[in-house]
This record gives sequence, structure tokens and C-alpha cells, in this order.
Amino acid sequence: MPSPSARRAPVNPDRRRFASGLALAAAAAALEPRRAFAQPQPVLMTAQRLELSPDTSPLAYDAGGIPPVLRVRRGERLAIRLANDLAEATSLHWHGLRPQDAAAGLPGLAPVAPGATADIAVTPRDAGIVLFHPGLVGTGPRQMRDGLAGILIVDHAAAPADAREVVLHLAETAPRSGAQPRILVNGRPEMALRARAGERLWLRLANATPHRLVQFAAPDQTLTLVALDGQPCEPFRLDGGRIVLGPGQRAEAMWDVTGQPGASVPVNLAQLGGASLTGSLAIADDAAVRTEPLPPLEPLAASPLAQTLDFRRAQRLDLAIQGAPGGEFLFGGRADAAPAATPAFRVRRGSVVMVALKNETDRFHAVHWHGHPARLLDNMDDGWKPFFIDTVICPPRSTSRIAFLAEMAGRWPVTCQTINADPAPRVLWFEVS
Ligand SMILES: [Cu+2]
Repeated sequence: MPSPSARRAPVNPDRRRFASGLALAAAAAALEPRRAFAQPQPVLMTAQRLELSPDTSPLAYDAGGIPPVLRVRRGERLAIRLANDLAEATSLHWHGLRPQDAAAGLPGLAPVAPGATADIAVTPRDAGIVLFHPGLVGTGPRQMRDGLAGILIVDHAAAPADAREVVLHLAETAPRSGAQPRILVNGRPEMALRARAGERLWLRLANATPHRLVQFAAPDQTLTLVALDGQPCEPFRLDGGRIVLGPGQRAEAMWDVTGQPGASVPVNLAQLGGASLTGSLAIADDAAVRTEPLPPLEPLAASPLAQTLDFRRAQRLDLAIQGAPGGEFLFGGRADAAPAATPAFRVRRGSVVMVALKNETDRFHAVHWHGHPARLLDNMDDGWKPFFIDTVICPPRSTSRIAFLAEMAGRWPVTCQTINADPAPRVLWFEVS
């Protein structure tokens, strides 16, 4: 067992390639989440480059499967030993995890040198889906674009009855030269789902790209959103069986499969202005799972999070997204690609903060708001949508407004990424004191 931060012997590339092939084959068979609870030893996870073909050499985390899906129960500690087999430094950021202690602010910045290992532990306070990937500064966004991302599922005390879990990790190929990327579902360029007639699927989606908007659509199927960005929401029916996810976003929907035994149902993924993928849900020939209609959907158990916000003494601020010369852009008036010495703003702990994100550019942007799940506000009044988000999709030439309770003391990053642009987000931070 190597000690923390021990240097590691170089891995034989042929052996690694072979092992990677095996891991991909295993992942292809089924994305079987690994149990990691109360394990005496940390989960070993290697960040590495795969040599799949002369044109494709993505990066990947391997933790007994690629891409990894780790599991832990809410409130339980998950220990990971991250081995960096890349030729450059990397870091690990848990997107959607509300840290227990404020010292974890500005997460994902501690670099792990090439050839080194690092012991990392997290104890999730909320049940739901967390995406882990390199921190969004320096080489992190490029590593994520090239495939470095995995899913952590934090289990609810009780899983929803009568629903079978289907986890989909949405990414894209990292072609070496000019070729167009293709959408990857659980590491493969195809989506072949299976179900029985009348089955209820618990669809758990994660957009593991740093810079794409992707739409999932199962037309004519009944999908009900039950969680967004790792936070349960009031269940509501998804129009056209459709949901759009910004980079890093996670969504969970209950999918009541409709169709006769033996039928094939189309399922589509499409990036905004990019790749698309047509897949299918094959309904087994067996008799329907049930003849009675499914019971009404129960909401998932809410997280320990203030569900309502009092705006009477809210602190209000504007953050603009603006073009700058040379194709650059500014966020909050700054062009910072790494956290600056001073915060973009400070708020008092316990206050409600309302933020107007003014996108003055002609492109979509995604703003990641850390540590504080936010309500998306309606434009006409101070009402809000029935869900929490940690990522705001900001359409061109428009203002999106959010509000959150500044509950956690510490320093929290806010990043802004141009959709379909090379990953180099603007990085601000704010202080809750
Ligand atoms: Cu994040």
C-alpha cells in the first residue's frame, strides 16, 4: 500500500492499454455502480490516458470501471486514493457536494503531481448525484473535455419503490485532430437501453462535459423530473420527455415506460450546435411488469436545505457576461482564469443573495455557483422555479436571476463557461463571513 503522496513507478503502457480495454468492456456490459460504503481501504482511482486508436486517446478515471460510478450513503465517509498517471498535474473537484467544513472552499485547487497519489475523503450531506472531475482552473477544464469525469451517487435512506435505476454519464469523444467529437453514453458512442413494458425507470443523467449543452429526449414517453443538480424537487412532468442539461448538471427523472412488449422506443441526445446521437429503449418481449397503473409518484426526500427564501432584506448584485477584444470575455468585469487575491463580493452568513446574471454576449454561457444551491427566479416577479440548481444556463442577450441563502461560511468559486468554446472559464469567488 503506497503512502500518501508517494511517487509511483511508471506503468507499462502496453499493460495499461490492455487493462483499459478490459475496463471498457466491463463498463460496456453494464454500468454497475460499485458499493463503497464503510470500506476499510480507500477506493483506488487512476487518472490516465487511454490509447484506444491512433485518433483517439481520451483521458479517463479508472476505479474498477470507466467512467467510474462510485456510491456512498448520505453522511458516510468516502475515501479515495487518486493516482495520477497523466503526464501533468491534475486535481479533483466534487461538483455539487456541499462541503461539511468551510475550509474546503475554493475546491479542487490542490494539485496532484504527475506520478503522485493523493488521499481524498468526502462526507456528503445530501443524497443525490455528484459529478467529480479536475478543478476548473489551469489544465482542469481541458482534462475534463478530454474525458476526465466520474459520478458519485449518494444514496437516499430508502430508494424509491418500484423503480429501476439507470445511470447515464454523458460525455464526448476527444478526437486528436480536426474530427468532430461524438457523444458518449457511459463511455460508448451508442445508447441501447432496455426495459420491460410498464416498468418505471429512475433515470439519473449527468452532463460530464465542461462546455456543452445537451438535450435528452424520449418523445411520447412519460418522464417526471424528481431531482435537479443533486437536489430533489417537486415532481413535474417533462414536456415531450425532454430535458436540457448544462455542463456539469445532473437530472433525475422517473420514466414510466409506455409501449408494447417487443417495441423499440427512440431516445435522442443532441448537443446545442453540435453532435447528436439516436439511441433506443428496447422493450422486452415478456409480459408487462404490471397491469395496474403505477402508483402516484412520491417526491424524493428533501435535503437539509432551506426550501423558502425571504427577499425582504436580500443582498442584490449584478454580474455581467461581456465580450472583450480578442474573443475574450469578462465575467463580473474581470478576465480572471484563476481565483484572484480579492473576492468578487462578500456577503454576510445567513443573508439571502439575489444575483442578476446579465449575458450581454451573443453566445450561451453556463455559470456554476458553488456551495449554495440556488433558486432560479421567474422574470416577472420574485417567484421561483420548483427546483434548486448549481448551474445557470444563460441564453444570449438575456438576464437570468437566481437567489440563495448564504448558509456556509467560506470562500466559494463561481465559474462562467462559454458554451461550445474551448474550456477556459472565468473564475470568480465570493466570501461568506
Ligand atoms: Cu463545481
